[in-house]
Amino acid sequence: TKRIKGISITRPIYYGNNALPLTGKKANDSDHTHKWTVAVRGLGNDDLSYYIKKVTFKLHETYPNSLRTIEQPPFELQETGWGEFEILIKIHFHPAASEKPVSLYHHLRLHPYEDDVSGQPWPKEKPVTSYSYDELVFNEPTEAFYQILSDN
Ligand code: SLL
Repeated sequence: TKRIKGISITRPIYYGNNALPLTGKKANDSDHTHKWTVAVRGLGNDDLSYYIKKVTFKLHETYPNSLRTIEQPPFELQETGWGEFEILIKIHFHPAASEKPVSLYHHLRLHPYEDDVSGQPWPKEKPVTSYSYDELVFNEPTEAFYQILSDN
């Protein structure tokens, strides 16, 4: 595979979660207290599937089938649970990239850090969100991958 010397190309990426307390009947069916979504996103609602082939989310071992694979956009996963833990997110690229998967760690956040900016307690119906921004940097991309990235 031919690589382009002296070129690096970057793509913005957001990853993280939002969470809401479970209410009503659902809350009583199990010890789960929250529903949450962990996701890998681009800017806005960009579809990342032109260069991302799949994303795996490694959940805490208390979850059945704790390694979850999402092969289609949006690259996100919804679950319920009772506790916070570290999620290992692995981004796998288009085969033409010949790039190793990139690993990102995200601390699943269910509880607000503190009170709302207004000084009031965090409202129950307000989602807690925790997202990080990063840039994926591809140094000396293959010609094929460079083409894919520049066409989108
Ligand atoms: C804690 N160290 O003790 C963390 C672990 C694990 C959360 C949190 C499992 C849900 C299920 C779940 O919510 N695990 O049983 O399917 O807080």
